[in-house]
Amino acid sequence: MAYKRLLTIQDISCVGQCSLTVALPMISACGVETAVLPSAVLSTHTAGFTGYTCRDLTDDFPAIEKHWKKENLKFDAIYTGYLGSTKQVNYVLSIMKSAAKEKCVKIVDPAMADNGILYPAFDQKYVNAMKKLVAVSDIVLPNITEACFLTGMEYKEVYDEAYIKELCKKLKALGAKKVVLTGVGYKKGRTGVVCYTNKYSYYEHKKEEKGRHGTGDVYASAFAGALLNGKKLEDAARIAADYTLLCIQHSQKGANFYGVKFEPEIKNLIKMLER
Ligand code: PXL
Repeated sequence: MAYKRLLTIQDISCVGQCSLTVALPMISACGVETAVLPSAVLSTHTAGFTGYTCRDLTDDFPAIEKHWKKENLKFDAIYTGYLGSTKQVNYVLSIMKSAAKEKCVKIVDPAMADNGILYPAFDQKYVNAMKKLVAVSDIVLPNITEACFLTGMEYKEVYDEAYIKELCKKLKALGAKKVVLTGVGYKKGRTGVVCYTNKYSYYEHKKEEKGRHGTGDVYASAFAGALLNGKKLEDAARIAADYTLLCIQHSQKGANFYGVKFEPEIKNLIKMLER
């Protein structure tokens, strides 16, 4: 495998096992150089904790981009997650152009909503800005809630394949070349992931009833790591799903806490990549 270099743009939640504290160790462990651009620094993530601090780093972006341009720093992949502000999205759009190698894969995880609602920091303006990032993505990686906010479709907890296909088509109409839609379950006790390119494919697996915060970031990071290890889209989507399930199951062994215990399972992710 050629040595690949990825840039990920998302926040540092100092405590809480999400975003960069997940992406950096995981993607590095997959053998990929992982450069980071922190969108903001928060004392914790925003789901469940109260009184968290947040330093938005939006205003640092132009100078960082300028320096990278001067140094001619470019990446094989750019993966975006939770961003710091609506204004920041425009800077990210610019970096997506200036820091991309010719065949750069752009993975956009909209990371803004779950269970039918937006995260506390976000509003409709942010959703509209996120559509612009989706428009330049090679792969958009939302959950159903995020897909609904992006497309304007009604959020449903119970749905059929026609509804999911419609969501995927609308995401592609926004400009995404490929769609990987997570958390799709048609039967009780089951969930899975849909890949939508020109064709629809579905990988189904067991659903653990107790959802965990941060699983979206674990999923996206495993997916990016697998893809940059040369796995095909559907295989990367399946490996990420199997790994995320392992992490959720591992988390259930201990006391309830704020994130996913992904670290002890990294060795199994590496084994899956070697198959
Ligand atoms: O896991 C997504 C995420 C990332 N970063 C921050 C968050 C969340 C979800 O709530 O609050 C700061």
